[in-house]
Amino acid sequence: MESAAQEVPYGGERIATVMADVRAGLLARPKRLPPWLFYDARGSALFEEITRLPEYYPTRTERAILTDHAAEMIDAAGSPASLVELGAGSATKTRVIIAALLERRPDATFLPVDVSPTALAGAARDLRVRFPSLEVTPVVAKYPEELGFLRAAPSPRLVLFLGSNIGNYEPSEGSHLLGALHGRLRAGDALLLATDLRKDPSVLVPAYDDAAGVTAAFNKNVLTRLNRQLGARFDLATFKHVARWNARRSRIEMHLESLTPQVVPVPALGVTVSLRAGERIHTESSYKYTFRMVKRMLGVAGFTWQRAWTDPRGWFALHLASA
Ligand code: AVJ
Repeated sequence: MESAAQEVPYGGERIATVMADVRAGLLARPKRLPPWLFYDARGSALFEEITRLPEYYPTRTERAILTDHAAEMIDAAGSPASLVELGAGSATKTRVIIAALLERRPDATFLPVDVSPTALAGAARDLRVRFPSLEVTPVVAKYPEELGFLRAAPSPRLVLFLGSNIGNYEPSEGSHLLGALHGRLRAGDALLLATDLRKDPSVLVPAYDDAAGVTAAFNKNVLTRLNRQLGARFDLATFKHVARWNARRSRIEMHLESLTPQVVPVPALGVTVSLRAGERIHTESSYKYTFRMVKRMLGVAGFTWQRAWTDPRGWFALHLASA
């Protein structure tokens, strides 16, 4: 079961998983769709575009922290034999860590892990050109369900969970994911966890509702994906992109709001979805953390928080925790 994740790439997309998650989400109240559905080929390209937007500070802030401190991070993690990156995507930010690691351990292995085979293939190709001596083992897997591939990663390992991707998980799910990860690690292994930090909504909201409308297109693209994969008949023009700050839960939320009352057939699921005017489909939560929240989450999962690196404005942090 577990090794199947590595040996049988999805060949594009796993239709059974898409169907199960979409069915559950569209029948729920309030309606929701899981954010992993964003990342088909077009969604992954749109996300790359988001990372270059002036309003979207997380990627460039994280990259600056990594660039300034990569060598220190690798030393603090004990110069690991393998680097495992969960949700690697195009793995462009990871290059600076890989370069720092190879200086200390030329024999190091890199295992980029992602649900998107497209992004992964591109990342592997690029890294093999840039770092010809680096052993790259791409893994198509969904976590926390499919972490069995970790057995094959040489110890000690450093697991990277960058991009504040943890922010997409509900706190309980995040602890569960990190706990499942901890259960697969050994003494001497470490985790480098990136978290976006809580800050003024005047900075947060535009980062998820940019002037150029790229995030709106990214959000709506999930409906295009359902039209293509499930034969659904969502009309994108009848939905509005909504991004809002939920202070109580310390998260940005993205929704797709129906502008009219409508009934949308989803033939592959054998259902029709009714929406009222103003009804929203919740497509993403992006949690914004305090150090306290991060330490608690890591502690619940069994990790020991060791130290963190942040930018001068204190907008983003990379935390090192030991297994
Ligand atoms: C990839 C989950 C970190 O939450 O900021 C960007 C995704 N959504 N703009 C984030 C995203 C809308 C992003 N993460």
